[in-house]
Amino acid sequence: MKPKSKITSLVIASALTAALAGCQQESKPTEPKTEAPKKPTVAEATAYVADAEQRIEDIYEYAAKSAWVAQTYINSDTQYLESKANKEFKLLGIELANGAAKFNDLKLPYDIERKLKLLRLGLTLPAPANEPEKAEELSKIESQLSAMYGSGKTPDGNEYDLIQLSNVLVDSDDPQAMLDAWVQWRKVSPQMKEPYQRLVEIANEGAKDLGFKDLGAMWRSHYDMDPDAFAQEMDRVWGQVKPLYESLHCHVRAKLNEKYGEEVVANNGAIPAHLLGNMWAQQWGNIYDTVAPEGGTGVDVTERLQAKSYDAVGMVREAEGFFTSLGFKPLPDSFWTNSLFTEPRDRDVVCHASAWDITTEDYRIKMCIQITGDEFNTIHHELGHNFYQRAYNLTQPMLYRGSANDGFHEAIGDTIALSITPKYLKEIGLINEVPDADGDLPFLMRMAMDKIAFLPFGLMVDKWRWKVFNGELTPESYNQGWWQLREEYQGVKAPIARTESDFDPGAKYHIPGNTPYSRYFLAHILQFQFHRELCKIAGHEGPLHRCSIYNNKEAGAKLKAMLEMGQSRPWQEALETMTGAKQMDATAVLDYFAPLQAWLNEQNTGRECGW
Ligand code: X8Z
Ligand code: ZN
Repeated sequence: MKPKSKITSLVIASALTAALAGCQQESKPTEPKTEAPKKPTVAEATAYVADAEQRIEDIYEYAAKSAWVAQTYINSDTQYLESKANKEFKLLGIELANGAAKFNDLKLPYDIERKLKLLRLGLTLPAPANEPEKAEELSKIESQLSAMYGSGKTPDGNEYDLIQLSNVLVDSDDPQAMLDAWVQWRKVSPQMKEPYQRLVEIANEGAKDLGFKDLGAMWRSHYDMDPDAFAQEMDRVWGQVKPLYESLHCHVRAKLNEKYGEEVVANNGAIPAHLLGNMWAQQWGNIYDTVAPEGGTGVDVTERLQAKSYDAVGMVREAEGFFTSLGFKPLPDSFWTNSLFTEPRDRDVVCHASAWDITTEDYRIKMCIQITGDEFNTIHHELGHNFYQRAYNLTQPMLYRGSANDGFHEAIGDTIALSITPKYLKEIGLINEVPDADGDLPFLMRMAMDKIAFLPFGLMVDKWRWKVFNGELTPESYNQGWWQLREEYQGVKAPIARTESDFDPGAKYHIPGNTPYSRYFLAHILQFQFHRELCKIAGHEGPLHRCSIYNNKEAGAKLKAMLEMGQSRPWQEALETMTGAKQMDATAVLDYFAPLQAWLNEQNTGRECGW
């Protein structure tokens, strides 16, 4: 992820603005006015924006560095420093957002109006105006939740290791061992429930203060269109890919049933969540062997990386090489010295991968890299963030330093990783022979297990949060509401009974981390749209899944032009610049997986699909 947004987490509406507003409401129109309030001018709005950009720039490095140390050295001192910096950032954000409102009725030049809107939306978790103690409380909760997740420590003195427990789900064939690992990791989250509930309360107040119905409505207002229409747009796109997901689900369930028997996985209904090779059943690539088409030969990237003795830095260098092959400048030396690539032995860190821009020259990733094909993809994902950040940081003013929408940020590195085809792996010497056409189905199945399996998860996480923010779900129904959505969208169920003393959403990084999640759903659609377009530019002919844009400078230039736009224009325009279309379109996903869909249809003949 990239660290939230530029104005990550800032606060206070100026007491002055609020008091003034109160005055105006109370004044009676019939009374003779001695001093009419002065109407703000365009010049004042312009100056306001310039000042805001400077003030954000002044505090950004301090806030980013405080967050960096808090996540790479988890202890009470760094939590203190991080929450203090976060509070200051929040206070500034609230002041700037509220101050922006006074220009609401003014006809303004495009850039000023857009920047004022961005100021209003700047905070992921706003606190209410005029109550700095709530901004402080909220900032402390944020740091506390992040540390709980990152350290895996619980109040009873136990410590749970996510990487180790996840590896059980990857390596084991024993349902009981997998169940134990699944249950163990969920011991870190019950302690989060109470602070999370308070966080929701405060941030909702903050969002309402800024004129939004609730925090969910504020999050959905980031997309250059009516917030409700945007939610519908996501559902529309989900409708395009849902039949493919249902086919995959059907086949996977049948194969798991063959492997573990009716007792463990019934041939109807939802699939128990501990058997899909991933702690959250969000990507299923790790159980590829169980569902693989017979006959064809796939490429095992994990095995190849290990056989070639890659280490973490070697993998990052290889990924950087893809970007430079497209014409991007190499990352600065400081990237290599400042990043965290491997899990330290001597301290707790937040291992969940992220990419940071600390200054316009200082870019970093934070990962606990393992030598696997999955992690190789994640490295490309993270570098996509860094290359995006650098592209807009060097060309755009402060308030435009962000992606067209957050889905774009998440899509760039993944778009590049779609070019990690067998042909590419041969070019970098990882494999010696490209499998012939009968390798296509295994390849597509491996991809679908990650990319298609992910889609309903990408959708349901924020559907849950939206319901929490609008009060449809309460602390008495948090967990039940979570599993209801998991079942409805993913066709996945809890493997054992859960209650409201569990807080299973908290066992997923982005809940305690307060990172909006719709972005990943969008990214999983957009990356195929981008890939299809870049492949066209690169002159690729033949099936989309065999295209790699490696070394293609024209495709690189097209991509760079979009990255350099930052968030200066509505995302629909950025999409149009890149693809000629203004709408998200999942037909690129369907094109890519067309041969797999046909194959799944055959496999599923006679099976009862659905749940
Ligand atoms: O969180 C991430 C990235 C960092 S932005 C590693 N992803 C989501 C997740 O892990 O849940 C990438 C795919 C979805
Ligand atoms: Zn990301």
